[in-house]
Amino acid sequence: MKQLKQLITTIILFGFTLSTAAQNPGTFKRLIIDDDPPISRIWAKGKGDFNGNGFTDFMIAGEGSVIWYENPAQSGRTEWIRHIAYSGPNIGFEGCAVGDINNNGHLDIVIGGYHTSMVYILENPGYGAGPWKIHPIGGPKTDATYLYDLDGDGKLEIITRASELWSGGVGRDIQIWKLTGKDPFNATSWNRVRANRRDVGTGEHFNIGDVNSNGKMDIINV
Ligand SMILES: [Ca+2]
Ligand SMILES: [Ca+2]
Ligand SMILES: [Ca+2]
Ligand SMILES: [Ca+2]
Repeated sequence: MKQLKQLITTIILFGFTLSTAAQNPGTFKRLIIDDDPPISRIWAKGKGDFNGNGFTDFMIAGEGSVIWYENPAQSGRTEWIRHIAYSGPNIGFEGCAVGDINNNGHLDIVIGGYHTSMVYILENPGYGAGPWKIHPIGGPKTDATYLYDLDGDGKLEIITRASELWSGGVGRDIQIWKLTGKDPFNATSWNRVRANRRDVGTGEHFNIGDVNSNGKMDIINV
């Protein structure tokens, strides 16, 4: 489960000097954290402090596996530690977001399943230690996922969209999932609504941000 690896995915570190920042966006340093990840199609990438030690960790997912890499900064080592959070059938993990879905202080992962047309929540077992439970909450599929407390009630909403026209046209719709029940890991606790009432196109992906700085999150897509 816990396996030392000398690295994988490419992490880009950002650094620049103040004197040149205005003209130069900076230089990047490539750091390999796993040179042999056990997933060939890595469709999802995310970050968060999964073990709650103050240092940002990374995650990848694809095929039937979700993996997080423990930031070694606290230990003073250089090797990132690979943790297999979940491994199962190839459901095509794609489009993830990281957040504390059940407000217990441990970051969970929301992620789509391309082959199953399902959205899943992976439940952090506590400090990221051990296997994570997977909870399906419903469809349609998503390949771009965000988490934000849109209505300010202290609970994260899930925002999803599967943008591929050939996946049945579901990409025309952005879905907002609101937690209305007590157990966020139970599908019946989520009420899904369409964010857009008109056809907004079929372009890939979308993003969220407060475009007009009025304190309310907006959704950007094509
Ligand atoms: Ca950490
Ligand atoms: Ca949690
Ligand atoms: Ca909310
Ligand atoms: Ca706004």
